[in-house]
Amino acid sequence: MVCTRKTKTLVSTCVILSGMTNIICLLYVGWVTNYIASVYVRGQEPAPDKKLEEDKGDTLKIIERLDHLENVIKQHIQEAPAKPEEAEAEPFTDSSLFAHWGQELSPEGRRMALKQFQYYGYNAYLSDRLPLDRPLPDLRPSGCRNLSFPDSLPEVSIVFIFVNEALSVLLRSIHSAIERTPPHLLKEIILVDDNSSNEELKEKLTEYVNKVNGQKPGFIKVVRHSKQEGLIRSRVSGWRVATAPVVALFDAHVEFNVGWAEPVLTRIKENRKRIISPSFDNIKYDNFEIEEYPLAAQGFDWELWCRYLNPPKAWWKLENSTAPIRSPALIGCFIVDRQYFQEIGLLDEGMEVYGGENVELGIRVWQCGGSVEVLPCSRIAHIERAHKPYTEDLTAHVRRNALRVAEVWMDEFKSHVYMAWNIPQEDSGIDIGDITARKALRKQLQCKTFRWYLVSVYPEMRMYSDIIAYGVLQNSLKTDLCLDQGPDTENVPIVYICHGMTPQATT
Ligand SMILES: [Mn+2]
Repeated sequence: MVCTRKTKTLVSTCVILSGMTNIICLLYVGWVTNYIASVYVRGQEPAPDKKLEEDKGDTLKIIERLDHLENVIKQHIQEAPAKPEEAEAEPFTDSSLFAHWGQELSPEGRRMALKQFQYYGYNAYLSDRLPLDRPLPDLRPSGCRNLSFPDSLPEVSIVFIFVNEALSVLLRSIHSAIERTPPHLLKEIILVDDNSSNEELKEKLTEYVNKVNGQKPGFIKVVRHSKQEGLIRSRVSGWRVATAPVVALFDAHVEFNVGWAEPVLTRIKENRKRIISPSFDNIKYDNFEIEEYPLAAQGFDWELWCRYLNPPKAWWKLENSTAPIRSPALIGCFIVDRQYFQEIGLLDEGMEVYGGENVELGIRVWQCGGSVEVLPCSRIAHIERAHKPYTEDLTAHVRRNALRVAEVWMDEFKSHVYMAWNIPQEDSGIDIGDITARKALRKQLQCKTFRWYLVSVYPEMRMYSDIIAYGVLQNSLKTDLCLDQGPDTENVPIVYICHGMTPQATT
């Protein structure tokens, strides 16, 4: 899942989501202030034309330095994943891994832990040392414990998707699913390995699967991709082998909490056109403690990054914290009626790698007659990684996938997505692949308009109806000068050397 919390404080999420951009902006603002100061001082100099040339030269040098700094910061923030055998980790770095954990470790222990952390984006060293069946705090709202559910509920197949997951993390996901799902409701577990290179996910995992299947033949099924397909097509591969009437599609770094299944299966039994997300809590990537998250609906911004939303007013009015929360979209892990998922078109398999598919599914389900909801009584803890190991450039994939969603589903509002990404609507230069099949699906399902969706399902989403233009405002006579927000706290616009970074490329 791509999502990061937004409900607690907007500011902290902003920092998390765009840590790098923010740091660059700070550097940039600092630099602007220095630059203005230096121009002011140089303003006393006698040869203005020469001065401009010199300043421009200085500016380019500074921009180069900024670029360099950007790379350094990027590397620092992402803690670039490296293969364990290749990583030459320095045991005493100030990695975020050791901020709240591991002070008592030996230098050798720290070195090993850091190496694994850089590779996985979470503390696999610690995970290997925690029991697979560790207890979780019951974080359900208190009313959930008094609810009763029908005796007869549909069975579920749980699908776990992974690529190079730490074996102990994957096994803990499986264990918690088995331990905390009533046995008569859990038909099977399906593991989809999206072409991992990790050795421990080969023989050792097979050994484990054989052991379980020795007791319960066919209980764990394994699908292995011979080439990497990305999380989106992996989910669909898992769905294809599932045989229970309901399918749960999950990341493989989760722990199921007690009583998660009954509320979900009850809601789907009542209405098979409901797609359900559990409520998520966080497993901290460093010390693996469980952090309770507030109840939230799941939505997205105009770049189509998912975000948590405050539950709608109508939900608060109920004054019942066990009630389902209507949700405009999904953050990525969900439970769905197996047949219905096919009827509405699975996921967009023309999307690549990661991101956007969850938003597309949410929009599609609503526009085409179904619904999405989050259940407070069904809780799953999920590891939010410190960095993602799948690909170096996640953003490019998310952007491409977002444009597919915009083109197929958003009608006149597709302009908002282009605007948010700050790219032209015509000739964007981005190949979004073939969308004819998805457009045909929309027609075949006779889906409602995106305007209907915004008004009826996602009124919190801001519409921009009065935008005349967006992008960079460039001086036509001196084309290296652009309009910029300026260094003052009031952001009085100034003319400035074009650098294409966010203070100039506005919407
Ligand atoms: Mn995840």
